[in-house]
Amino acid sequence: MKYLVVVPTYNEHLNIVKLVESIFRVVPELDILVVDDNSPDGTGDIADKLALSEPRLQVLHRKGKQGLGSAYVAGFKYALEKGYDFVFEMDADFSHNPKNLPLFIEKAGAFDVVIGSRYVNGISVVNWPLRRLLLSIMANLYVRLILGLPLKDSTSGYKCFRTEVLKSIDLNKIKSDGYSFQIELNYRAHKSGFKLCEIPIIFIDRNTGISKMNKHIIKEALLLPWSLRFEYLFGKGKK
Ligand SMILES: Nc1nc2c(ncn2[C@@H]2O[C@H](COP(=O)(O)OP(=O)(O)O)[C@@H](O)[C@H]2O)c(=O)[nH]1
Ligand SMILES: [Mg+2]
Repeated sequence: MKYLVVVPTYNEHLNIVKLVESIFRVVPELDILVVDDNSPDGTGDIADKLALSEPRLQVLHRKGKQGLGSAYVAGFKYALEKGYDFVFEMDADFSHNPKNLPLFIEKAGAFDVVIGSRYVNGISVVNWPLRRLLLSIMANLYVRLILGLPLKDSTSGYKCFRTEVLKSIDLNKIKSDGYSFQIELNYRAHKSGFKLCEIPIIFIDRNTGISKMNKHIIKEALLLPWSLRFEYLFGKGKK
């Protein structure tokens, strides 16, 4: 089985080397693709240098900041081209602990999408202000009500897809970018009959840097569930 971890980066020069090393330490037999959007802090160059002596690491450079969703789509297309069996999504800022990877791999044997969930064992989020936590919990409730997704954490960005799931989705037609991107992929996978499961993770937010949460992301997350619901209701759901 071939596994690829896609790590989108924008200004992660403090994290990228340590992250790549710890992923390989935990699971030596997987590959990593860094998708860098021409980070002004030189993350892309640092990753390139690392890749020179590390054949399991590849770097995809994009011209400028184009958003997390489209970075993942670029990574998914790469994975499909290269014939990977499983693709991970993982943030570069250590919010997603590489030590969880073996459990994802274990579960991926029986499920098509494995989601690292912050809300299966109570609430396991560290470093978020209450405001942000409430927003996330409300968003998940909202999504469950509108879309009926059987998930406690449908916006998590730490997950593993069997590549068949990604093949079944028209990646060029993904509508969303922020947290909605995760909801959209989960919903499309669920509606195509793929099996989803959640495993508990502890999400630790970065201490430094600015969160990408903004009004646009919230607006997108409010509208997307309705747009998906109607799309499938009127039978256009399959692509
Ligand atoms: N390639 C790329 N990566 C991004 C972009 N925006 C954020 N990221 C990366 O996506 C991951 C999550 O971003 P972060 O700002 O930590 O989001 P938050 O944890 O939800 O506040 C990190 O690895 C970022 O470096 C982008 O526009 N392009
Ligand atoms: Mg983060």
